[in-house]
Amino acid sequence: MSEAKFIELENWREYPPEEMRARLEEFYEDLRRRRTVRDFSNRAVPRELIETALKIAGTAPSGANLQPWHFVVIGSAATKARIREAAEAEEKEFYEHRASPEWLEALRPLGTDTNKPFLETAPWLIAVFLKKFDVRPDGGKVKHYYPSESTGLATGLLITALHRAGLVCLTHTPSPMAFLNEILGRPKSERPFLLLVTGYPAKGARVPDVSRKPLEDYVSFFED
Ligand code: IYR
Repeated sequence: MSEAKFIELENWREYPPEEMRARLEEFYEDLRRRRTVRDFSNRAVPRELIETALKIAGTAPSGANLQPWHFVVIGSAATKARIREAAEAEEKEFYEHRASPEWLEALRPLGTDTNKPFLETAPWLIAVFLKKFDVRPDGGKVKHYYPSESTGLATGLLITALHRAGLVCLTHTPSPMAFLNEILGRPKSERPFLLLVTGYPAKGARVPDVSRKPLEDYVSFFED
């Protein structure tokens, strides 16, 4: 058992109230422009930008600080083609058999179908894996706590970081995604969480005409 060791909280900053408001408003104005995009350009994106975005993802809080995630970044055309082929096979099953009529109805406003050309067009695919446990060098297992919540938080930060860089992304979840373990050589202890497709939007890219709920619809306060 390692002992708890504490250090000073030295990097926290206090802002004057007006600056707090301004910082948040500015952040909100930036983030509310984010849209999930499916029309990608093949324009290259430097690997360094993806690395910095992943450092941002790695700052996420996690259960017992065990950081139960792994990201595989795919820029190889051959690997993207294999992923597209496997994903489209799953999607065909989904759209033709697995999805309930209710699910297909819910997806209708998004205009999605079995075709996933973006899996080859976009310069980078980021496969996010959730690690149920770590394996120590001696073969022992280290159990992870709240791995889904933790990986979701890291992915949220990643999406925010990519947007801040001026890139767009798509949270893609072909289901089931076990083919990602096989193609990317990841162990069974890792569960594919989602596939983040990222790059520049295609010229004239279009997005579904959908809106976000107003605050009152998803927030309630309980205060004195
Ligand atoms: N994975 C399918 C279906 C799909 C499911 C949900 I929930 C979405 O929000 C969007 C799509 C596809 O990618 O087409």
